Amino acid sequence: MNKTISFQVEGMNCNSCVSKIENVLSNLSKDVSVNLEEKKVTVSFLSEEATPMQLKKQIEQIGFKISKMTL
Ligand code: 9UX
Repeated sequence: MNKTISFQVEGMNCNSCVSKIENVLSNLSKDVSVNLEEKKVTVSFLSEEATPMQLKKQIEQIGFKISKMTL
């Protein structure tokens, strides 16, 4: 089943940040879109392949803080 989640990512301030985040999430999803202005990362994923917690952890593990998560 396909699901979509959005994260509000504090500290995502430049295109290099965006690349790092896209890179770690690419292991769990083929469909990641980032709005740098809004500091918002939206991920579509298969529930068979990833969980919201796994996605959140990937972003946190490279040093970003998530202030909001919207299923
Ligand atoms: Mo940009 Mo991000 O100078 O961790 S790399 S703010």
